[in-house]
Amino acid sequence: MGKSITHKIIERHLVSGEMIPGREVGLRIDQTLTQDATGTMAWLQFEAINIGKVRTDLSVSYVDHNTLQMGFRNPDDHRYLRTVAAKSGAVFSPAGTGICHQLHLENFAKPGATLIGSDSHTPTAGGIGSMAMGAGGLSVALAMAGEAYFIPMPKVVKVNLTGQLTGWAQGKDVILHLLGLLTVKGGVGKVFEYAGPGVASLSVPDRATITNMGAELGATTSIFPADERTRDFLEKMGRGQDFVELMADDDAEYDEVVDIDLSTLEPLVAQPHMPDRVCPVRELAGKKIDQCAIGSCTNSSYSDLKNTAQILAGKKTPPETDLLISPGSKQVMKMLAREGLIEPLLDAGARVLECTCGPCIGMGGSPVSAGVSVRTFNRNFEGRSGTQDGQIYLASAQTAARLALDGEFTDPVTWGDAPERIELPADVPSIRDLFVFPPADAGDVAILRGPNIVALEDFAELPDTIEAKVLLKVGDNITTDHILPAGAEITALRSNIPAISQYIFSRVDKEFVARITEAGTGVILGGENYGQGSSREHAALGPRHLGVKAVIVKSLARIHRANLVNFGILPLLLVNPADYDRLEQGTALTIPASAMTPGGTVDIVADSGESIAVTNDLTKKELEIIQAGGLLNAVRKNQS
Ligand code: MIC
Ligand code: SF4
Repeated sequence: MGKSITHKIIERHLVSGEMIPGREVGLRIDQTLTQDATGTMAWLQFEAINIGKVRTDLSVSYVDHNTLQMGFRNPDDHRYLRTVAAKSGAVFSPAGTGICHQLHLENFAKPGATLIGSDSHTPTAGGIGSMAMGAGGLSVALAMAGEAYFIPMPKVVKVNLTGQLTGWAQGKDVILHLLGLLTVKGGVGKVFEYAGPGVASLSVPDRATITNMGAELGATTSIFPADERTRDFLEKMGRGQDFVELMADDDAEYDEVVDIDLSTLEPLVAQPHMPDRVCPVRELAGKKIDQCAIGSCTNSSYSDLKNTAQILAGKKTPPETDLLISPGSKQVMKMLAREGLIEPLLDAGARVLECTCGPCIGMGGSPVSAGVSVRTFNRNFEGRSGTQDGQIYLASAQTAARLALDGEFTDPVTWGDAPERIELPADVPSIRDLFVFPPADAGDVAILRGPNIVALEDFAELPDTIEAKVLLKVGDNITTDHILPAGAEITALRSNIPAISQYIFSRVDKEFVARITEAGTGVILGGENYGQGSSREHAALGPRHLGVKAVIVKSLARIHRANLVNFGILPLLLVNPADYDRLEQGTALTIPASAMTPGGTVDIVADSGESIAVTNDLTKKELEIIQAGGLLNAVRKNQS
């Protein structure tokens, strides 16, 4: 039987396990990426492993999330990342060069390579056929140390594309359509592999938008074939040598198939506060818009912004509608500047921001109170914009640019001719010199730290019996933004776990930190898809620092589950989801931790005397990691 692209890449990188869906496989990792918000922890962990130089083909440390430099913390982090990269043999991308995923796609990603990044949107590189996955910082640190990356073998979903996009429909509408169909938990444990005659009609930026936002499905990753369009993209980026053709076999086997006829798609939008609350733009006609923001790792490419400039040219946004534009990289910015495409943006009233994540992670650009903001980003979780009651809608760059002119949602039938589909110019300007490549001899390099960079904490082993109260009960689809909010103030503390822990669940329940600090230990009760969204391991490290010993949930998101294991928190699954209603905040529990076996069931006993059955989907190794108090302890134990 023929093989999918996913199977081909996994097979070539398999170091342990069997390729049976659900079973653990260990993969050799060719490339890694880190970014500043998760990177300081990842690099501190890499230092703690103490192996000197990175053992991957390529590791890149990007600075793109927090570049505000309000006070010493943030620039100190950047300096630490620059010096630790030089010392360890990694490439460094300075603040303002661009957003990690856009830069990695343009400059480093390779078809057929494995890539893990300490950021959930690492699958962007799947747009050119990399097997690219988001991971916790510690998993990335271990991959940099040459260790395998372990995942449950995913199911492979063939997304069979036919037809081609017409009118104003874009790559963004393909993934919004899929999100509407499958929901934010529809992709857990799966790889979405794009195939069919429609693939050839999609540009690389469209493909990268689609694989980027596959993260919102909860997918392990998403991947496109590497075909003639990929070759053209890489050649224009001056990287023709990195191209290898990568196709599924004609008779490839898949676990599931989803069909999408591209020609039926129309401009879509995800409504507040979940990326799967999708409807056609036309259904919202008449709703006033306070802000549009174009950018983020999802839609900040040259083609997105050239279209934006074309749509805005000679027109002006109304004074009530703020328009923010953040290009994905300096390469994009240079191409726009060269073609005279910055001027139409400025003249239309747009504010052109630095090439960073910016408003996507609440680094400025928050909307007005209860403001409607149409963003080309990938997440519209409540409060993420920095305005707690902000109403965030997600759409393509072309849709957002058009709506910015109207100042309200309008029906696309009134929009006139759709913008052309953009190809890259033949002579794309390089920005390669802006990256800092590591010196051959790093002997003299000193790693510079600031006072905000707090050393890693040692965690104790898991006790045999956990006696703790449920200190917080939350519902379904709790995101890591709920657990640890983003934004300028809190993100500046990413290198300081004791300080950042004070913000755990702060936007959900202001008393949580005080409650657990007083109790010393506790358990969180959650619903379905707990921990969806970002890869930030601080959403596990912070709770662990505060004393959370276990989370009891109906189901878990992939990366957060791995982060819980990495930091020694027990992820327990309710055998009977209805038992969720029998547990309340304040219920005292006795959890027989030492009686747990991989996949086994144990009874936890509540103070009322009732028992509640919980299970787990942990492997033997994962259980041992948790019992050791986390992965670093387990690695050290094995080394000694
Ligand atoms: C996000 O989009 O939520 C982030 C910020 O990029 C995170 C990483 C982080 O929290 O630093 C992600 O997606 O993993
Ligand atoms: Fe940055 Fe937003 Fe992309 Fe996360 S989703 S990497 S914050 S641009």
